[in-house]
Amino acid sequence: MHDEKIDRRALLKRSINTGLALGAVASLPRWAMPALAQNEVLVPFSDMPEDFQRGPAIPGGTHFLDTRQISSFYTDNADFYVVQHYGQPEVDVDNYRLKVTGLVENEREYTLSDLQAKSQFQQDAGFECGGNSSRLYHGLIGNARWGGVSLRQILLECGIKPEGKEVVFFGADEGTELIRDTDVDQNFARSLPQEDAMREENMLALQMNGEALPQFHGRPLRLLIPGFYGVANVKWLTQIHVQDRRFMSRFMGRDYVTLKKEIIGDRERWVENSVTRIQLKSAISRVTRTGNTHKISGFVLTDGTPVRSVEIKIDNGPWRQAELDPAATKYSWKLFQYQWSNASAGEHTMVSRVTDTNGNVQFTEAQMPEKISRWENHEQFLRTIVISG
Ligand SMILES: Nc1nc2c(c(=O)[nH]1)N[C@H]1C(S)=C(S)[C@@H](COP(=O)(O)O)O[C@H]1N2
Ligand SMILES: [Mo]
Repeated sequence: MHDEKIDRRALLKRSINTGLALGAVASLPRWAMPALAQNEVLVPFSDMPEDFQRGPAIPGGTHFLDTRQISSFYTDNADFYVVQHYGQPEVDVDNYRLKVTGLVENEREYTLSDLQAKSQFQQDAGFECGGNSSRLYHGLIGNARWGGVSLRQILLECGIKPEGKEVVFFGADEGTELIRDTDVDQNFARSLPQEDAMREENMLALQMNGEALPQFHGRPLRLLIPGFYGVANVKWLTQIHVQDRRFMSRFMGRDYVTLKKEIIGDRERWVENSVTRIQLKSAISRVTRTGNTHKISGFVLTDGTPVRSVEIKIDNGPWRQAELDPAATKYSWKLFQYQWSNASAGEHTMVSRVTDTNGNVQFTEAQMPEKISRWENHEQFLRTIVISG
């Protein structure tokens, strides 16, 4: 068995290295990108309907950001996107229990105060729904500072066994799935191989941007797997089960499964994979103008691999370096901006691309693998604006 003390020290050391703060919520840094400065105006995209609108979050519904309004590093809790596949369950917080079962030395139950009494850490993480796309101008996205307990610590405390290959996470929300002509009751659930589950950054999150986790986002407890698509972050988490085999469920094996062509050895084959790590992606989301200067801004998401550069191309011009928000951390979204002077009147196209430190460059649409599924849309995203003369 692992020694918990050593593990905690390792966690602390790591937090210092990566700038994660243990303990109190740090004050929220803001990049110099306020809503709109004096004399600054929002420039409409001509690829977007003029009446493009979205409503507030409603229980059981889907809520997305108007990405033109992304103007600060942290997304307000009230605006953070929402995806709820089985409606929004009411969890009785007073009688709440997190159960840990299966291949562990000691099966255990934790009340909310048991969890709150544990050592907590904070970290920034941004993520998007695996189904995010240009249809919603990539609005199924958000970035927040999360606070909570280390998943690894809990699994060590329960004595996770080496033969426990897979760790399954169940939410409180239930639905009925028609499987082979049979109505089957299911809870929302996802799983991770033990190796992935034991990553130090994985969190049982109790807080979001310094507040108790809102109902929309999994009150009182959700899983946070930084660097993974949103579907990994099981909300209203009530049970962790360790088992000796792969877990199959709608959200692991049928839905959130990408079908694409890949070269396997020397053959091209259709491959199905469960949506897991975030693909390298950037998108332009906002253009503002102050006098003769346009400011083009947007965001980058990665699986935690550091970013080497973000570049912008206007019309058929060269790729030019954009500036990255210094507030960005390993798993946060990374905001960027580019100042464009003396733009000529008329219609212009603009696109961004991100390159990571391994030299991977965000794909163009043409470079994307042949893909028959609406998941993992990470191709370069062309925008257009019209500048009046
Ligand atoms: N219990 C539960 N957890 C869930 C879901 C859900 O429907 N039920 N949706 C998942 C999906 S598909 C996404 S994209 C994220 C969305 O998290 P958010 O609503 O906090 O943005 O939660 C994930 N966790
Ligand atoms: Mo999602």
